[in-house]
Amino acid sequence: MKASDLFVRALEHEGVEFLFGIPGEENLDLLESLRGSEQIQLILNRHEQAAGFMAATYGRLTGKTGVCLATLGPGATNFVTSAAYAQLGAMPMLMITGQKPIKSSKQGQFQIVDIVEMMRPLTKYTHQIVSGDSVPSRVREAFRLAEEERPGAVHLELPEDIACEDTDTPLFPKDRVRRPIPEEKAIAQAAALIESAQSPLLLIGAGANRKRTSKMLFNFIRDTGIPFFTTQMGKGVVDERDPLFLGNAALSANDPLHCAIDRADLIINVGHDVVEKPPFFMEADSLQVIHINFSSASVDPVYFPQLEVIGDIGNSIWQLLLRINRQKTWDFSYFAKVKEWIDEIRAVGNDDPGFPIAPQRLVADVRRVMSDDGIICLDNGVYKIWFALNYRAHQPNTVLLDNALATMGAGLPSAMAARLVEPDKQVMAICGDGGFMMNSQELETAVRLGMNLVVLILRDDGYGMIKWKQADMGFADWGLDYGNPDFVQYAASYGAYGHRIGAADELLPTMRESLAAPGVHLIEVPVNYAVNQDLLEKELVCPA
Ligand SMILES: Cc1ncc(C[n+]2csc(CCOP(=O)(O)OP(=O)(O)O)c2C)c(N)n1
Repeated sequence: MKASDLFVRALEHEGVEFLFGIPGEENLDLLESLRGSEQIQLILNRHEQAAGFMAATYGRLTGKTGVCLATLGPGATNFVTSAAYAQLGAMPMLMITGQKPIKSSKQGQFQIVDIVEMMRPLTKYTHQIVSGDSVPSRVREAFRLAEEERPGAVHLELPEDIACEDTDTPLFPKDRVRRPIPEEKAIAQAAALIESAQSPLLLIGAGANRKRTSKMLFNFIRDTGIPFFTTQMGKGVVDERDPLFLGNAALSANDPLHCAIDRADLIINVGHDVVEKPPFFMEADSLQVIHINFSSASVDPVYFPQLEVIGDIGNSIWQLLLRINRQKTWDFSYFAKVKEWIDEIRAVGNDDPGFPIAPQRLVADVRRVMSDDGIICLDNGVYKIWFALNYRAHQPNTVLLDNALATMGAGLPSAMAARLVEPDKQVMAICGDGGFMMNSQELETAVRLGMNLVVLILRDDGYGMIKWKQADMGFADWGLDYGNPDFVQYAASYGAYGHRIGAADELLPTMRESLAAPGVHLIEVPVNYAVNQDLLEKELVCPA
């Protein structure tokens, strides 16, 4: 069998459904082999970065490795940002790139970049396949590593002359490895620490956003009555409408939520690691932290937990729950007071009739229009903080945002991947005008694939997030404004539907109609960022 045929067989054997990317001449054997696959659909993108974002998001949503393809040199270098996105965000993703023949080449160094080495700091595994016979084992190894905790990016380079070699190596069997469970003594110590605390708080972070952990955490909260808060990437693991939900730690300090955090004597941190922006800063001897995660805590000046429970998170929570009894000595009364206060703050502006629209009204209207299982996919901009703080996630993986690499340009591609994985759910991309324009060419892909998708573009004609920080640093408003295309005409030129919002009251019905209609809908909404100043760090006056 040709090595490229075997490669496609190996991908099928791993359960691959989609291959995102842009083939080059060095991938043509693989492309021809793919043509014969009834299982794998080629999603032809318009930029490799977007293909990588889609593959990574597929991995994030399914727990199975998303696969993307590019040619050598420039195609492969375009994967750099998506590799970092998957790696930092713990999303299982395999990048396949081509290469000139490695045994003999007539083209000198044309387009040659050492892609395997380039990928080294961005991946868990990067490898050049040097023989057709090693295809089954290398593909299996790549999938194993991509999916094993902590999940991330892997890379295989398949050179042209290897792709067309003959081989008769059989496929490698898929192993099902159970995750290690936490050690009993660590569980016992954690249980004792929690029971002896006076005001423990539960933190839910990115690592808890895995299948099966959400039910365990819900049971833990219900049975212990311990209040919880989330990181941006922990949103939705447990329904944020829960009466014990305090808020989201989108900001690292000086947010009303920190009044509660400062009063806690113990934080039970489930799934947060320092790749995500810190939900609070630890200071020496200030508070106790139990780190519950698949892997131990990296040493960091703002995070140094005193106790670690390492192993499968769902199992850890289950074991803890078996041992912990509600304590009469626990006192959550101050947390309840802070919750009431936070809920009041989060309600401000939700019906603001002002136009351009206030961020709070925008978030409230998106929440009103999305169903419980509807998925919003955020790009990166200052609105992300408003969504993290104000948007209550009802189910796991319904708020896809990137608080690890925090790259611009992933909003639209991640929504397109969500659409492929969840064909029957509502899906909405939410982008700033800056981030949207970084991968807006993918509108063509979305229209060509016949997707039903809504893209909300928050228009402020500038890099709003940077303006916000600029103001905070006391600098003049300079160097961050730009013009925009006419988004309605821009949408139409792709065969999508464009809508422009001219008053605050128009947004909700336009979103509702667009979500219900077929096709790709672009909604331009001018946004008023004057209130962003309210988010800036200021003296925090906590309730007494
Ligand atoms: C690829 C990339 N480039 C630059 C940045 C730095 N950055 C973060 S947010 C931002 C501005 C985003 O502007 P826009 O998408 O219009 O959203 P807004 O903040 O205006 O709502 C910039 C430049 C980044 N995170 N990613």
